[in-house]
Amino acid sequence: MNSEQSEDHDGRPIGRRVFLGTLGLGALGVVAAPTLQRGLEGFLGAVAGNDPTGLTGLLPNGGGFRYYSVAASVPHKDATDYQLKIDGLVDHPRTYTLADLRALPQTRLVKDVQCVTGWRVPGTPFEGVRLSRLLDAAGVRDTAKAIRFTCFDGTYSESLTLDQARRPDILVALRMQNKDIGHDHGGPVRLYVAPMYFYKSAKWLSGITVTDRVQPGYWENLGYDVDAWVGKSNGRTDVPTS
Ligand SMILES: Nc1nc2c(c(=O)[nH]1)N[C@H]1C(S)=C(S)[C@@H](COP(=O)(O)O)O[C@H]1N2
Ligand SMILES: [Mo]
Repeated sequence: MNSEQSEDHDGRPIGRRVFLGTLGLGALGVVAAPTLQRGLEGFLGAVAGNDPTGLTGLLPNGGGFRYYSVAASVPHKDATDYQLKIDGLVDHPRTYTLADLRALPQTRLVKDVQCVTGWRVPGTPFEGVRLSRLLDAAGVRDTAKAIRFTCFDGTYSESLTLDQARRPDILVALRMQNKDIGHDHGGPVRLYVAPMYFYKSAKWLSGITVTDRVQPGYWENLGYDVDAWVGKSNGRTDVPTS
């Protein structure tokens, strides 16, 4: 059992450990970074009488987003020290700087963000480099089947099959809501997996490793679906945006 799992209790997905970051503390300033066993959404649900849509005004970041981090603190990175490493089953492993990523063709997608806990943010623009482009540049080997994503928070991870990763609606995102991605939203670079629940969109992305099998990510080890299609996974019936 790895450290991600060992800290958790009975493995039920509801047992999310979420630390409130500075972002969420405006109207909720009485709460000083607690560990919430029922999760941020449970806590906020109690505050707002279980009306997730009524919460937007409570959060200073606005726009309906909730701040999530499974790590208690995350280092800040910017153009001076950010690095994204692509390795594993590839012919040309490479480390990209932020300038390298900005110099590549950018794709813009505008879709609804859907969290598996229910909250949804309509029409959210993301911009960045298609993951498929980076994979093509790396020269994925024939034995490859999947991708493992790692993060510079030191804890979070995610996964996709190689077929999923080659979809045109999956980005290594540099911008969100028409701004460079700020620290709290996983900047300077996060993954954006448009057709799946937002837990697939790993924040603070630092590693893309091509592997021979899917290694379930952080929440997937705790019971969430690995194939996290909006409306077709996790027992949910949300309607995906086209
Ligand atoms: N590194 C990292 N990425 C993460 C998470 C996290 O805790 N750590 N939480 C995931 C979940 S469950 C959601 S809903 C979104 C939240 O993104 P936001 O904080 O920008 O709203 O990030 C996803 N990516
Ligand atoms: Mo989420």
